Amino acid sequence: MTRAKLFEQIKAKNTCLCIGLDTDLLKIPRHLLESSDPLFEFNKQIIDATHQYCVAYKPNIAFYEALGPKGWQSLQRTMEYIPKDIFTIADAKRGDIGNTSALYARAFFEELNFDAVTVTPYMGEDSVKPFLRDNKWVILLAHTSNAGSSDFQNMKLSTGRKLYEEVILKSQQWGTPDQLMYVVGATQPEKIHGIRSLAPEHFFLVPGIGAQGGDMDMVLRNGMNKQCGLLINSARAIIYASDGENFAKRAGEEALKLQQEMQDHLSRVVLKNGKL
Ligand code: NUP
Repeated sequence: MTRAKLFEQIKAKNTCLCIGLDTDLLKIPRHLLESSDPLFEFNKQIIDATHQYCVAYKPNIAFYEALGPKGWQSLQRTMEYIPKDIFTIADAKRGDIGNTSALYARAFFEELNFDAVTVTPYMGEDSVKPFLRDNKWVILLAHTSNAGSSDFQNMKLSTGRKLYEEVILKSQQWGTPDQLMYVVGATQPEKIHGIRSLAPEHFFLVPGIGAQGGDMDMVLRNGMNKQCGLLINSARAIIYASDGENFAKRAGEEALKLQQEMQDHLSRVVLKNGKL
Protein backbone atom coordinates (compact mmCIF):
# COMPACT_ATOMS: atom_id res chain seq x y z
CA MET A 1 0.00 0.00 0.00
CA THR A 2 1.30 3.49 -0.83
CA ARG A 3 1.61 6.33 1.69
CA ALA A 4 -1.09 8.27 -0.18
CA LYS A 5 -3.48 5.32 0.06
CA LEU A 6 -2.78 4.92 3.77
CA PHE A 7 -3.45 8.60 4.36
CA GLU A 8 -6.69 8.34 2.37
CA GLN A 9 -7.84 5.54 4.66
CA ILE A 10 -6.98 7.59 7.75
CA LYS A 11 -9.04 10.51 6.42
CA ALA A 12 -11.94 8.35 5.28
CA LYS A 13 -12.24 6.50 8.61
CA ASN A 14 -11.07 9.30 10.92
CA THR A 15 -8.71 6.99 12.75
CA CYS A 16 -5.06 5.98 12.89
CA LEU A 17 -5.69 2.92 15.04
CA CYS A 18 -3.71 -0.27 14.47
CA ILE A 19 -5.08 -3.32 16.24
CA GLY A 20 -2.59 -5.90 17.46
CA LEU A 21 -3.70 -9.46 16.74
CA ASP A 22 -1.58 -10.97 19.52
CA THR A 23 -3.82 -13.99 19.74
CA ASP A 24 -2.95 -16.33 22.60
CA LEU A 25 -4.63 -19.73 23.03
CA LEU A 26 -4.40 -19.29 26.81
CA LYS A 27 -6.31 -16.00 26.71
CA ILE A 28 -9.05 -16.43 24.16
CA PRO A 29 -12.57 -17.35 25.33
CA ARG A 30 -12.79 -21.03 26.23
CA HIS A 31 -15.74 -21.76 23.97
CA LEU A 32 -13.56 -21.03 20.90
CA LEU A 33 -11.25 -23.93 21.74
CA GLU A 34 -13.87 -26.30 20.32
CA SER A 35 -13.36 -24.83 16.83
CA SER A 36 -10.90 -26.51 14.43
CA ASP A 37 -8.88 -23.27 14.17
CA PRO A 38 -9.39 -21.24 17.39
CA LEU A 39 -6.84 -18.53 16.54
CA PHE A 40 -8.49 -17.82 13.20
CA GLU A 41 -12.01 -17.99 14.66
CA PHE A 42 -11.02 -15.42 17.32
CA ASN A 43 -9.31 -13.13 14.77
CA LYS A 44 -12.24 -13.36 12.38
CA GLN A 45 -14.72 -12.20 15.01
CA ILE A 46 -12.34 -9.45 16.22
CA ILE A 47 -11.88 -8.21 12.63
CA ASP A 48 -15.65 -8.25 11.99
CA ALA A 49 -16.23 -6.16 15.13
CA THR A 50 -13.37 -3.66 14.74
CA HIS A 51 -12.48 -3.11 11.09
CA GLN A 52 -14.48 0.12 10.76
CA TYR A 53 -12.47 1.72 13.60
CA CYS A 54 -8.93 0.95 12.44
CA VAL A 55 -6.66 1.36 9.43
CA ALA A 56 -4.19 -1.41 10.26
CA TYR A 57 -3.88 -4.86 11.83
CA LYS A 58 -0.61 -6.07 13.33
CA PRO A 59 -0.33 -9.77 14.08
CA ASN A 60 2.70 -10.36 16.28
CA ILE A 61 4.30 -13.36 14.58
CA ALA A 62 5.47 -14.95 17.86
CA PHE A 63 1.88 -15.81 18.79
CA TYR A 64 1.52 -17.86 15.59
CA GLU A 65 5.03 -19.33 15.35
CA ALA A 66 4.62 -20.68 18.88
CA LEU A 67 2.02 -23.15 17.57
CA GLY A 68 4.16 -24.51 14.72
CA PRO A 69 2.61 -25.24 11.29
CA LYS A 70 -0.94 -24.84 12.64
CA GLY A 71 -0.09 -21.32 13.79
CA TRP A 72 1.25 -20.36 10.36
CA GLN A 73 -1.96 -21.66 8.83
CA SER A 74 -4.05 -19.53 11.21
CA LEU A 75 -1.90 -16.52 10.29
CA GLN A 76 -2.37 -17.14 6.58
CA ARG A 77 -6.14 -17.51 6.95
CA THR A 78 -6.21 -14.30 9.00
CA MET A 79 -4.28 -12.45 6.28
CA GLU A 80 -6.75 -13.67 3.67
CA TYR A 81 -9.67 -12.49 5.81
CA ILE A 82 -8.44 -8.93 6.55
CA PRO A 83 -10.22 -6.48 4.19
CA LYS A 84 -7.90 -5.48 1.33
CA ASP A 85 -8.01 -1.74 2.09
CA ILE A 86 -6.55 -2.28 5.57
CA PHE A 87 -2.78 -2.00 6.11
CA THR A 88 -1.12 -5.16 7.46
CA ILE A 89 2.02 -5.33 9.59
CA ALA A 90 4.00 -8.48 10.37
CA ASP A 91 5.51 -7.71 13.76
CA ALA A 92 8.43 -10.09 13.33
CA LYS A 93 11.46 -7.95 14.22
CA ARG A 94 13.68 -9.60 11.61
CA GLY A 95 17.05 -8.64 10.09
CA ASP A 96 20.13 -10.70 9.16
CA ILE A 97 22.92 -10.83 6.57
CA GLY A 98 21.65 -9.79 3.15
CA ASN A 99 20.74 -13.13 1.56
CA THR A 100 18.86 -14.20 4.70
CA SER A 101 17.02 -10.89 5.03
CA ALA A 102 15.95 -11.31 1.39
CA LEU A 103 14.23 -14.57 2.31
CA TYR A 104 12.55 -13.05 5.37
CA ALA A 105 11.25 -10.36 3.02
CA ARG A 106 9.96 -13.00 0.62
CA ALA A 107 8.18 -14.83 3.44
CA PHE A 108 6.28 -11.80 4.70
CA PHE A 109 5.79 -9.77 1.52
CA GLU A 110 5.24 -12.52 -1.07
CA GLU A 111 4.08 -15.66 0.76
CA LEU A 112 1.89 -13.89 3.30
CA ASN A 113 1.34 -10.64 1.39
CA PHE A 114 1.89 -8.25 4.32
CA ASP A 115 2.28 -4.54 3.57
CA ALA A 116 4.96 -4.08 6.23
CA VAL A 117 7.39 -5.93 8.44
CA THR A 118 9.16 -4.76 11.60
CA VAL A 119 12.95 -4.93 11.27
CA THR A 120 15.74 -4.50 13.79
CA PRO A 121 18.46 -2.02 12.77
CA TYR A 122 21.25 -3.67 14.79
CA MET A 123 22.98 -5.35 11.81
CA GLY A 124 22.96 -2.18 9.71
CA GLU A 125 22.29 -1.13 6.14
CA ASP A 126 22.92 -4.41 4.28
CA SER A 127 20.54 -6.24 6.65
CA VAL A 128 17.72 -3.72 6.09
CA LYS A 129 18.03 -2.99 2.36
CA PRO A 130 16.77 -6.40 1.14
CA PHE A 131 13.41 -5.55 2.73
CA LEU A 132 13.01 -2.27 0.80
CA ARG A 133 10.59 -2.53 -2.14
CA ASP A 134 8.01 -0.33 -3.86
CA ASN A 135 4.66 -0.31 -2.08
CA LYS A 136 6.01 -2.36 0.83
CA TRP A 137 7.26 -1.06 4.16
CA VAL A 138 10.12 -1.60 6.58
CA ILE A 139 9.23 -0.50 10.10
CA LEU A 140 12.55 -0.03 11.83
CA LEU A 141 12.82 -0.36 15.63
CA ALA A 142 13.97 3.06 16.84
CA HIS A 143 12.74 3.88 20.35
CA THR A 144 10.85 0.93 21.78
CA SER A 145 8.21 0.92 24.52
CA ASN A 146 9.82 -1.56 26.95
CA ALA A 147 11.90 -0.76 30.04
CA GLY A 148 15.02 -2.30 28.47
CA SER A 149 14.91 0.28 25.67
CA SER A 150 17.22 2.41 27.80
CA ASP A 151 19.94 -0.30 27.91
CA PHE A 152 21.20 0.55 24.42
CA GLN A 153 18.85 2.93 22.63
CA ASN A 154 19.52 5.89 24.94
CA MET A 155 23.30 5.51 24.91
CA LYS A 156 25.12 8.67 23.98
CA LEU A 157 27.49 8.23 21.03
CA SER A 158 30.62 10.12 20.07
CA THR A 159 28.50 12.03 17.52
CA GLY A 160 26.71 13.64 20.51
CA ARG A 161 23.51 11.86 19.54
CA LYS A 162 21.79 8.96 21.23
CA LEU A 163 21.76 5.60 19.50
CA TYR A 164 18.05 5.75 18.63
CA GLU A 165 18.55 9.23 17.14
CA GLU A 166 21.44 7.95 15.03
CA VAL A 167 19.30 5.01 13.84
CA ILE A 168 16.60 7.40 12.68
CA LEU A 169 18.97 9.82 10.94
CA LYS A 170 21.27 7.28 9.29
CA SER A 171 18.51 4.98 8.04
CA GLN A 172 16.94 7.88 6.13
CA GLN A 173 19.82 7.43 3.67
CA TRP A 174 18.68 3.84 2.99
CA GLY A 175 15.04 4.30 2.04
CA THR A 176 12.41 6.97 1.46
CA PRO A 177 9.44 7.99 3.64
CA ASP A 178 7.41 5.87 1.20
CA GLN A 179 9.25 2.73 2.26
CA LEU A 180 10.37 3.30 5.82
CA MET A 181 8.55 3.85 9.11
CA TYR A 182 9.87 3.84 12.68
CA VAL A 183 8.71 2.12 15.85
CA VAL A 184 8.38 4.78 18.54
CA GLY A 185 6.89 3.60 21.83
CA ALA A 186 4.13 5.52 23.61
CA THR A 187 5.57 4.91 27.07
CA GLN A 188 8.01 7.85 26.94
CA PRO A 189 5.71 10.31 25.17
CA GLU A 190 7.82 13.31 26.18
CA LYS A 191 10.36 12.14 23.56
CA ILE A 192 7.98 12.04 20.61
CA HIS A 193 8.22 15.74 19.79
CA GLY A 194 12.02 15.49 19.42
CA ILE A 195 11.74 12.27 17.41
CA ARG A 196 9.23 13.90 15.05
CA SER A 197 11.73 16.68 14.37
CA LEU A 198 14.31 14.06 13.30
CA ALA A 199 11.87 12.44 10.84
CA PRO A 200 9.19 14.97 9.90
CA GLU A 201 7.80 13.03 6.93
CA HIS A 202 7.84 9.44 8.17
CA PHE A 203 5.05 7.38 9.65
CA PHE A 204 5.63 6.09 13.18
CA LEU A 205 4.19 2.83 14.47
CA VAL A 206 3.43 3.60 18.10
CA PRO A 207 2.87 0.62 20.43
CA GLY A 208 2.54 0.88 24.22
CA ILE A 209 -0.89 2.40 24.83
CA GLY A 210 -3.46 0.36 26.75
CA ALA A 211 -1.86 -2.59 28.60
CA GLN A 212 1.58 -0.86 28.80
CA GLY A 213 0.13 2.41 30.07
CA GLY A 214 1.44 4.77 27.37
CA ASP A 215 -0.09 8.21 26.87
CA MET A 216 -2.08 8.33 23.62
CA ASP A 217 -3.19 11.91 24.06
CA MET A 218 0.39 13.17 24.28
CA VAL A 219 1.42 11.03 21.31
CA LEU A 220 -1.37 12.50 19.20
CA ARG A 221 -0.62 16.02 20.38
CA ASN A 222 3.12 15.87 19.68
CA GLY A 223 3.59 13.16 17.09
CA MET A 224 1.32 13.98 14.16
CA ASN A 225 2.53 15.41 10.87
CA LYS A 226 0.57 16.76 7.89
CA GLN A 227 -0.39 13.25 6.80
CA CYS A 228 -1.12 12.17 10.37
CA GLY A 229 2.11 10.14 10.36
CA LEU A 230 0.99 7.86 13.17
CA LEU A 231 -0.28 4.31 13.41
CA ILE A 232 -1.11 3.85 17.08
CA ASN A 233 -1.24 0.21 18.14
CA SER A 234 -3.20 -1.46 20.90
CA ALA A 235 -3.51 -5.23 21.28
CA ARG A 236 -4.45 -6.66 24.70
CA ALA A 237 -6.61 -3.73 25.85
CA ILE A 238 -8.83 -4.28 22.80
CA ILE A 239 -8.78 -7.96 21.94
CA TYR A 240 -9.00 -9.20 25.56
CA ALA A 241 -11.49 -6.59 26.83
CA SER A 242 -13.68 -9.58 27.72
CA ASP A 243 -13.00 -13.31 27.91
CA GLY A 244 -16.67 -14.17 27.64
CA GLU A 245 -18.96 -14.84 24.71
CA ASN A 246 -19.25 -11.05 24.20
CA PHE A 247 -15.49 -10.65 23.53
CA ALA A 248 -15.89 -9.33 19.98
CA LYS A 249 -18.56 -6.81 20.96
CA ARG A 250 -16.38 -5.54 23.83
CA ALA A 251 -13.37 -5.30 21.49
CA GLY A 252 -15.48 -3.23 19.11
CA GLU A 253 -16.45 -0.88 21.96
CA GLU A 254 -12.83 -0.38 23.04
CA ALA A 255 -11.73 0.24 19.44
CA LEU A 256 -14.54 2.75 18.98
CA LYS A 257 -13.43 4.69 22.10
CA LEU A 258 -9.90 5.01 20.71
CA GLN A 259 -11.23 5.94 17.27
CA GLN A 260 -13.29 8.76 18.78
CA GLU A 261 -10.32 10.14 20.67
CA MET A 262 -8.24 10.02 17.48
CA GLN A 263 -10.98 11.72 15.49
CA ASP A 264 -10.84 14.75 17.79
CA HIS A 265 -7.11 15.15 17.22
CA LEU A 266 -7.31 14.47 13.49
CA SER A 267 -9.86 17.24 13.11
CA ARG A 268 -7.49 19.59 14.95
CA VAL A 269 -4.83 18.86 12.32
CA VAL A 270 -7.44 19.37 9.59
CA LEU A 271 -8.08 22.86 10.84
CA LYS A 272 -4.43 23.70 11.32
CA ASN A 273 -3.37 22.60 7.85
CA GLY A 274 -6.63 23.23 6.09
CA LYS A 275 -5.93 20.01 4.23
CA LEU A 276 -7.48 16.84 5.55
O1 NUP B 1 8.52 -1.08 21.21
C1 NUP B 1 7.71 -1.95 20.98
N1 NUP B 1 6.76 -2.25 21.90
C2 NUP B 1 5.78 -3.21 21.68
O2 NUP B 1 4.96 -3.43 22.57
C3 NUP B 1 7.66 -2.62 19.75
C4 NUP B 1 6.68 -3.56 19.49
N2 NUP B 1 6.64 -4.18 18.31
N3 NUP B 1 5.75 -3.85 20.47
C5 NUP B 1 4.68 -4.84 20.16
O3 NUP B 1 3.41 -4.18 20.19
C6 NUP B 1 4.58 -5.99 21.14
O4 NUP B 1 5.44 -7.02 20.74
C7 NUP B 1 3.13 -6.36 21.04
O5 NUP B 1 2.91 -7.18 19.91
C8 NUP B 1 2.44 -5.02 20.80
C9 NUP B 1 1.91 -4.32 22.06
O6 NUP B 1 0.85 -5.03 22.60
P1 NUP B 1 -0.06 -4.48 23.81
O7 NUP B 1 0.86 -4.02 24.89
O8 NUP B 1 -0.91 -3.36 23.26
O9 NUP B 1 -0.87 -5.68 24.20
